[in-house]
Amino acid sequence: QVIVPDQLNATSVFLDRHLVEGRGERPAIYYEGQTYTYAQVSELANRVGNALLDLGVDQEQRVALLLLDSPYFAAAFFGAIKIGAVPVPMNTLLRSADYLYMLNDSRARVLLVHASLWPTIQALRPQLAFLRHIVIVEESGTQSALDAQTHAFEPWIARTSASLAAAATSKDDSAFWLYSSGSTGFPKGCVHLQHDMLYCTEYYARAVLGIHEQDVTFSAAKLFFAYGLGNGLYFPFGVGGSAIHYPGRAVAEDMFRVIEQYRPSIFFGVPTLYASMLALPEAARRFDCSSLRVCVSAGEALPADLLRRWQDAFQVPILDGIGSTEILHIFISNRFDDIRPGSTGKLVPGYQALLVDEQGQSVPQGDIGNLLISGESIAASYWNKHEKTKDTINGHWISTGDKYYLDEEGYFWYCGRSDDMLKVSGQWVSPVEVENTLIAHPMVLEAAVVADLDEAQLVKPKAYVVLKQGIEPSESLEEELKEFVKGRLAPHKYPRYIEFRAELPKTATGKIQRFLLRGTGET
Ligand code: 3SK
Repeated sequence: QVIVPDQLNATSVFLDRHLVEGRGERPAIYYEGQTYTYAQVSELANRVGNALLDLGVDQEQRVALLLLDSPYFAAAFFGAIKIGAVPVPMNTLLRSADYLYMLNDSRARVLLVHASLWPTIQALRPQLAFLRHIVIVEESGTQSALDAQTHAFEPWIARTSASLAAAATSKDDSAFWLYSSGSTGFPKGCVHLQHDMLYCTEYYARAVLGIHEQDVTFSAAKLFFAYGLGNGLYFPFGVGGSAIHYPGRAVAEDMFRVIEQYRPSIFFGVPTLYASMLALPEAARRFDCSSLRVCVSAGEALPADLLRRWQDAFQVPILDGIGSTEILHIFISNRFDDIRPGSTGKLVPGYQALLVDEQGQSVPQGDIGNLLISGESIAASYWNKHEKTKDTINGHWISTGDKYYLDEEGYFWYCGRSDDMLKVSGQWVSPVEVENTLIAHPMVLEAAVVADLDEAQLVKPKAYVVLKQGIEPSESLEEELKEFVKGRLAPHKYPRYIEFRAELPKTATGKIQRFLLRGTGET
């Protein structure tokens, strides 16, 4: 039973509490060879909160974050929440059109952006209707403000006080948003409340992972993802543990290097990453993973064979689970003493599940149904998307968009998506977005994108392409189209396979029938 007081500011619970309870000198974050204590992160968060107040940020106003994993992210996130403002972490791997949309949709007043991403934002600036101030975060900390609305992080916080009283927010106030991708149209801002992180910490991190003060977490998934935010920030902070923040890309060899350097006890990855780590020659002999007590996988279903090979190689269990941005973290999971390879496991305590047919009626046990979940960490709504909210959240229940069946022993087995969305390397890919990009190529007439499986049985986008009249398919054109998409969309979205077709299957009304092109059973 999680007891949540009516008046609640999440920063008090996840950060400031540790100072009050004598853990101020405990390591909170390991970053680039340095250790940041809870007292240091708390002071940094206070300074950010005060600096935001100085810029005129009010309670409930959004503060967008386009930051790499670092203590700066932690301080900006908790500093904004502490003053009752609403941080909106954004994916650092997106393209400028996505930022334009999210910054205008959220009406963020202030953006904290890492220096490496500043040029992308600078080019958009005339189109950002609501943004008043930009703070550029650069570690060297030497630059000065560019103009009255563009600040450099170090001088911006240097002027401010290191102490700050938390705003008197209620448990049901907005705390932060996370953008979730959709099968069509634009991403949706999931409005998460002050109490949501508390529930995920208690339900999943404490009850399933048994996380404790001595744990050191390392998340390959970045903090701007719902998965990474729990793994690398509020789970360890929820118990006074430590997190490793790694600002670079999640590349197999680097993951091992970080594990050897900082010796985490819990590693969070996605199946594609586990496959590429295992594929390194003699990985188990070359890399020391003996600090790990458990690994976690989410983002897409973990193939049974991959799980077995990892456990054989490293003698550490992987707990596979499923979460969502809307529900904030994992709600079905395997357990230490109860791993069923290939299955997502059993319900996390605190959540309820229903499997229903298209009419919303419960399906008989063993039949495939649409998965509905209820639990206290579900987002309050999608910002500014009333119809979409009503389509997705019905009273206590949220429709996850996933198809599952439940076996007689209570294990959930993933059967694919209810819509055409694909999950690639733990991230959503909208087939429509990739198709629209392909169609923008001068030689492409039509395209359909579906899930295919690679040699490790992991989902990758495959495009069926119809070329314009007179254009001949060729291997070089195939490569050109892949590069064309790579140059325009986030890296995980480009089609790894392309097949040229004379025509695409369509309904009488001309809609592409993607399900006829899927060879894999996914999506
Ligand atoms: O993708 C997932 O499975 C996931 C897991 C935890 C938290 C959030 C998400 C989206």
